[in-house]
Amino acid sequence: MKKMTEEALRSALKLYFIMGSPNCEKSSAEVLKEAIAGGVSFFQFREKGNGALKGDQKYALAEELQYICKQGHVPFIVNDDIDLALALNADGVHIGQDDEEIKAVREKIGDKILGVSVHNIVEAKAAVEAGADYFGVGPIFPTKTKEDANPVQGLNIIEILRSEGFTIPLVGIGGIHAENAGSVIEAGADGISLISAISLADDVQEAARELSRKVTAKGGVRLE
Ligand code: TZP
Ligand code: IFP
Ligand code: MG
Repeated sequence: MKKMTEEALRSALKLYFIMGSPNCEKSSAEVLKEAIAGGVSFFQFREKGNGALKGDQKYALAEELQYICKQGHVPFIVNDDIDLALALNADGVHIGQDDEEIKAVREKIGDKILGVSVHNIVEAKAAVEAGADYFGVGPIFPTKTKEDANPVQGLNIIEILRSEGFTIPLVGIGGIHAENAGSVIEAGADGISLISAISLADDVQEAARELSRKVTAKGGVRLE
């Protein structure tokens, strides 16, 4: 994929779906196809937690999901695993505060998209200086999906980052679903990022479509 401008990235982050096989009750490939058909605009492969695939199996699934993203014109981001991202020539990587040094990751991946999880102003400043392209901020609401999640932050953290002058593309994450999605955008996020509200939905495509309606509108963001 050609390097995205910051505004193209901001817009692509509107509905950011994250998932790996432990987050799905049926085939991950099927879930991703339905999610993209419903309007998911960004995807992160995050193969973590109970029963997560490793080695060749992880690689094969990543390759399959990347192909689905290519067909749907959706950027494909890899969580944590920089070597996998490089081997697949993924569109980018997402790292947390416990992963490799942000600057070292930037050097390894060149101009691929670099997302960083940030929880406060100090981390945000350091991430921008080290070359982050976007922030993942959360958990905004309580979540059952990530066992080692940081304490719930609430919408406040998004408002604080914006009022401190951070204009970088930013998504909220953690416990987001159709009923609270609008509030995340209203707080100043460019998009919402979620796992279970899509991956575990009875109707994945319809769940993605409903979420997409909450965060997309002609002529700007609809606040509802
Ligand atoms: N990082 C912070 S919360 C979270 C991650 C990966 C899990 C989000 O999952 P869900 O199901 O959307 O709450
Ligand atoms: N934020 C994000 C993202 N992804 C993660 N895996 C995470 C926090 C822990 F949504 F991509 F920004
Ligand atoms: Mg990580």
